[in-house]
Amino acid sequence: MSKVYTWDQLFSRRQFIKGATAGAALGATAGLGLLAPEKTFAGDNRSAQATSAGTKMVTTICEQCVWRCGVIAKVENGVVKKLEGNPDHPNNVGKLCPRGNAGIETMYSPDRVKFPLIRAGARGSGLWRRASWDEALSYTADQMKKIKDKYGAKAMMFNSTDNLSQPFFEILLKAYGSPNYGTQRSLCFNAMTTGFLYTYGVPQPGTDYKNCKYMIFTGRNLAEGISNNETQEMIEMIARGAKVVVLDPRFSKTASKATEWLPTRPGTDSAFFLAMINVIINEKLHNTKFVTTYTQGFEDLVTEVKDYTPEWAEQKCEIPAETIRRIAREFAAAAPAAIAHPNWRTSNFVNSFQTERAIAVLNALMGNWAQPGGLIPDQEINTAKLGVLSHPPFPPAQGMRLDGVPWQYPMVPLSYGVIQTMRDNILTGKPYEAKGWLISRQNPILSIPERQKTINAFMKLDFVAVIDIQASDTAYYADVILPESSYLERYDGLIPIGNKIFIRQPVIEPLYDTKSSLMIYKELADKLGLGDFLPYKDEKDLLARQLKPFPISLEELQLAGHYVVQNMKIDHSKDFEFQTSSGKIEISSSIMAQMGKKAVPTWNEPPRPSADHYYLLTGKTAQHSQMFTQNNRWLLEVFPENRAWLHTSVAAKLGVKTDDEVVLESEAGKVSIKANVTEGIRPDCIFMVGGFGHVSKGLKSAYKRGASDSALHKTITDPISGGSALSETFVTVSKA
Ligand SMILES: Nc1nc2c(c(=O)[nH]1)N[C@H]1C(S)=C(S)[C@@H](COP(=O)(O)OP(=O)(O)OC[C@H]3O[C@@H](n4cnc5c(=O)[nH]c(N)nc54)[C@H](O)[C@@H]3O)O[C@H]1N2
Ligand SMILES: Nc1nc2c(c(=O)[nH]1)N[C@H]1C(S)=C(S)[C@@H](COP(=O)(O)OP(=O)(O)OC[C@H]3O[C@@H](n4cnc5c(=O)[nH]c(N)nc54)[C@H](O)[C@@H]3O)O[C@H]1N2
Ligand code: SF4
Ligand SMILES: [Mo]
Repeated sequence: MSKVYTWDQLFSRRQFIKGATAGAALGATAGLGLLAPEKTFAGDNRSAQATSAGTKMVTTICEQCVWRCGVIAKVENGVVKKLEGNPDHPNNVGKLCPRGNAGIETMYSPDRVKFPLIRAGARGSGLWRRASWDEALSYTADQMKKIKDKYGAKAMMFNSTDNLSQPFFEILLKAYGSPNYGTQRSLCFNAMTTGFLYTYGVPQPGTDYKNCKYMIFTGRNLAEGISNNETQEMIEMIARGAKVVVLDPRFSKTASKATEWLPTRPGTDSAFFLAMINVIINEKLHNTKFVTTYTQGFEDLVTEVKDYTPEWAEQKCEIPAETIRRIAREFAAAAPAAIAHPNWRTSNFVNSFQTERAIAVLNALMGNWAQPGGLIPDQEINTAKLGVLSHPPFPPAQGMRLDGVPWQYPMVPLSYGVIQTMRDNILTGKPYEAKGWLISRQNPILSIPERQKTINAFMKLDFVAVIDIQASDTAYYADVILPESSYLERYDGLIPIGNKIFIRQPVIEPLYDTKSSLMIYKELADKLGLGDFLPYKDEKDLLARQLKPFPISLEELQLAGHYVVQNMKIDHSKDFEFQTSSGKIEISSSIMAQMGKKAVPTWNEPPRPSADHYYLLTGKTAQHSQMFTQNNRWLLEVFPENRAWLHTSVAAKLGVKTDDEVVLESEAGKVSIKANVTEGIRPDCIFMVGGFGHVSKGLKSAYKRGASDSALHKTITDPISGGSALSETFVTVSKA
């Protein structure tokens, strides 16, 4: 057995080179000593990895967040010098955001996990030994087989956050036969997707910013929660004089660009929208023809909103009645080139499903559907179809799901799940004991509320394997880390967007002894005796087969970066065929009625903080992604740590100035963090950017930097959508 190392020893330059020459693949050792740019940033010191190829430009896809922008990498003598946006890619039309630009540092970071590791001390102790791929994968497969033999496939959980090779992870899960699949979705957008699914039959309609004259965002902060092309389109929209209204308890960067900022009280957005609907109906401003033709349940809505006057709403959301009335009239006048935006991470409160339903219904009243400047039906038929690999039928997945879908959450679609309940049920052991966890590209220790509970859940399991590019907090608590090649070093499955097909491909060879997740899943499947389910030889074989329906070879696609499917017409024939129970836009929801719940959008009073308590708000910053980039030294230069936003009046009471340390405490935990004193937040709220306060010592730059709001968040779940109510935790604040 090889020697045991702490994280620091393992990846100190000296030990690393020693370890590297001791074993493992040649390809990995070749570049090793040349890297370790411990103190230098990209561009320095790496030319030694030179090939004689000179400079080349390679087209690929960004993975610094989930948006998948097109990238053109400038590679000089085998070293990536610059990443540019691909002008041909619809997701970014030529521009990269700060995180996309910093992708070079993600790859060249000294904190990459450079070869497979097996735990060599107590879980979470940070003691590891180096393993070959064969050993690490055999160990993982053996543990997974043991769990299946002894407890059944259901005792093994599979988790992954949205990524290009996720379909192949899902094949592995189904081939293994477990019902337990956890994605990030219930921490993210469940309120929006279920709200729209049960209204239009479409979980995420698009938005036509280019022609839109009036936009209302509800906690959607496009300037910082970046969706590259949409962020650009929003800025263009404002520049051409369209009206943008932002509801947010905080003066976000989007609010600063908007025409109007409405500092709404957290959790009360649905009061605002119900009152808009009240005004529109009372003043007969809605599109009667559209409502009659395409919707059901209008009369029930009329009855429901009778008492939701702007004066009533003002008491709830603290936006003046006259403002609500004016905005309702302006919105109606701009329709159908007007959008109450579906938003994204709207799972702020347990009533967020009702907020999303009210937003969906407001758009329907105005007929803002499939019209210039309105919501765009997102049709599968308008996306190019890749070649598929056939495989044997999946075994039936037996057993109830640990995340409570559908037995506890009957309205949550299986594909969305409720990850926070999965975590809770590992702890309760109900309805049965979970034993093993395979996690790919997800950091649940930091992304699920109540961090300590998540760590406790890890400690309870027999076996945990993590596929990551770095020692995330989650990888740090694993038994085996299977290191993936970074996105600039690997292939993933092809990506069709409309009539274009894009490729992610390595812009340089992997620097270390890492693999693509496509190969990790494949080789793991082989060792589990499930190889027939992922029947490809290697990545190129898979991609060539995905490309088979089209008259282009993989080599040609690699050179071109994308392929445009010829003669593919956008088909609008199904724009008004709604995949709901009634076939109509459901103002009154059939499924809510079946569940014995109020079928039209309604008001649910959210809890308010008691005296001396504040709403804890969370959100994104433009310079970091989720729970992932806080170790990226380039991004740390521009955004070094998170701070707690406090209103000036609160800071004055506490005698706190910007950069003074404050203590935030909730029922779930306590953190110490620097203050950012500002007028740009409601006095009853405190805001923190999420993703800081890492517990993994393997993230040397991010470890203990800033504070984690996951240590404070209580686990509160919307029983309808399964969304994690991240603004429903209340905290006290004191001077440290
Ligand atoms: N730079 C960057 N971009 C990203 C990401 C990233 O990590 N970094 N992540 C991507 C992902 S996964 C997502 S889901 C999206 C998220 O994109 P958004 O949903 O636009 O972004 P968040 O920052 O989560 O938005 C939270 C906002 O809601 C406000 N808020 C909190 N509670 C309430 C409330 O009750 N009512 C209202 N009206 N507002 C409230 C907060 O003050 C905050 O400004 O961003 C995506 N883009
Ligand atoms: N407090 C708080 N909690 C939140 C949020 C918040 O704003 N505040 N946001 C919520 C939202 S919107 C979301 S979507 C979730 C996200 O929650 P998660 O999906 O758990 O978080 P990510 O940071 O996206 O996790 C990405 C993981 O993938 C790893 N990774 C990055 N690139 C690669 C790669 O190429 N290959 C592999 N194998 N791994 C890679 C990273 O190191 C990281 O460990 O968090 C939610 N939780
Ligand atoms: S939005 Fe930024 S980080 Fe996300 S894929 Fe695009 S360039 Fe990369
Ligand atoms: Mo998200």
